Amino acid sequence: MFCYQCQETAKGTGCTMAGVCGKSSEVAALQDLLIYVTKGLSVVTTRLREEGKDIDESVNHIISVNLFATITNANFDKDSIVEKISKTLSVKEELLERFEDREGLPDAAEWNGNKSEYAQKAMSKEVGILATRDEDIRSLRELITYGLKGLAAYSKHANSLLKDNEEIDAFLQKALSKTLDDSLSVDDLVALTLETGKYGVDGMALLDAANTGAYGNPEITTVDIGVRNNPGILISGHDLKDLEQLLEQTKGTGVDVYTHSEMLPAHYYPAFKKYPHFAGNYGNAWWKQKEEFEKFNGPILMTTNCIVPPAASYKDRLWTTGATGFPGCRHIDGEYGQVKDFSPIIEQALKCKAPEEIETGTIVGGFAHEQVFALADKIVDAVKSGAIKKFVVMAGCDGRMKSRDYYTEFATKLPKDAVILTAGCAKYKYNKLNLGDIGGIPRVLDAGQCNDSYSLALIALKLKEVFGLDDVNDLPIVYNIAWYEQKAVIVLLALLYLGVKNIHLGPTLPAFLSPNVAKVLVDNFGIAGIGTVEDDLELFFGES
Ligand code: FSO
Ligand code: SF4
Repeated sequence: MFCYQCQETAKGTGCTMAGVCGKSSEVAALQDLLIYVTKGLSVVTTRLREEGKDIDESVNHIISVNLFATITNANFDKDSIVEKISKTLSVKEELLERFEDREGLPDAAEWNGNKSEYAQKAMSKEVGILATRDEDIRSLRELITYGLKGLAAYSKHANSLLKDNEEIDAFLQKALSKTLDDSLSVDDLVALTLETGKYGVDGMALLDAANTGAYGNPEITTVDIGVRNNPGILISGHDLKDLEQLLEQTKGTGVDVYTHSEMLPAHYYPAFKKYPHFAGNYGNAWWKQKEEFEKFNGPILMTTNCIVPPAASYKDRLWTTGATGFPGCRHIDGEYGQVKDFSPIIEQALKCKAPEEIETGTIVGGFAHEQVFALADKIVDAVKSGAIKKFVVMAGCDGRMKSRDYYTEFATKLPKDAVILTAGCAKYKYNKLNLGDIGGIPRVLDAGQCNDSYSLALIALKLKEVFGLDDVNDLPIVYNIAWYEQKAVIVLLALLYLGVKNIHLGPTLPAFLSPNVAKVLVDNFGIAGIGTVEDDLELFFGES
């Protein structure tokens, strides 16, 4: 196997024996094949679109879910990946029938085989990251592919709320097909990378509209982090439709529902406040789940990544749905637009003890775009008076590496007139530190999930307008972003597309950036890594 798509990749260069994430080499190879045949299907859909033919929404959904299933920590289940390959091949065969002339298709689009041939094909020289020999072309192809995985994940959540955007799907598939095109130069691929960022903005806007259209605009909310005495179900991941259905189905059962990690921001939406059994948030970011899930005592539903391979002691309480999977854990299926049946999870919860308390207190969030716009006058006054000197965007992901303590220390040592804008699970590094407020404005403004980085971009654009600036980079905003997996890649590309410069990315730069591609990002966008907390405070604020 060779995989270097996430920040925790082995030795900072690539996982070759087994994934640091727990992915086996067998599953890694099958995921490579799934990506390969999905790219093949995308060549076919793209060519059919060029011939003026329509592509069914169901095909778009297959492609998005395939990409989503290969995101770090999403799906470890060999059978699930094999099924996805088979489905993709059969849909592709049907679509190939619609061509008048199928000359010149690449192997990825032509290849077909049965299940017994998948492993061999997966190991062949055409499939996998190292199939591209030139390291710069490979780097750009992977950067684009990872961005598209993030875009696909966000699209999938919007699709679950029955919001589709054919333009985004058509681009996603065209871009996937271009990663197989040997005629494209480094410059062509750099341009495609930026175009991917444009569709990243569109994808996050689609999901924002889907979420706020269904559940209202997030508002300032205090979330309990303690526990109650009833049995509970813990729901993790990013899918709000799954949460809605779980809350509906647990009504009046005596079972409470708690959020975990990236599901925390669900509390900020008005529509979920009507459920008295929506109890609070339990635990922290994804990587602490082993100890926290043990103590939760009840079932846990993973709606998306990030899954840590579970301990045997709670494995029978871990459930997956959507694009996720783990061998031996039960999976709840559901078609778009249909209600999933969560009753087996509720039945299990009723037999479990209430969660063990691991924390007490509250956290405050809900600072997505509309809520911040409502506070705009107050914020602008605070900036004009000098009470707020700078905003620091610290969005992105958390992770288990010790080097990420940097972010806690950085947040703690920030000048007291700096405000953190956050989104994604990165917030768990500092959202319980009680950093105080500036004239009633909390010093940590949590917009929501990683996809709500879109809100942070809208807030920046709004401030640019209010202050009458021509360039978003003239605002008193610095970017110190933490990344882990591929959704952070699409967020980064979206920010680059919006013209944001000088983003610091840590705790390490992606292994998939070749020296030349990294240089393009440094020279054109001022991308940089992180240094020591003291050096970076000096750099950003001129003090330490
Ligand atoms: Fe975190 Fe995981 Fe949202 Fe990611 S839970 S790391 S960027 O999946 O998606 O922020
Ligand atoms: Fe390694 Fe990350 Fe790939 Fe897992 S997703 S195999 S940890 S690079």
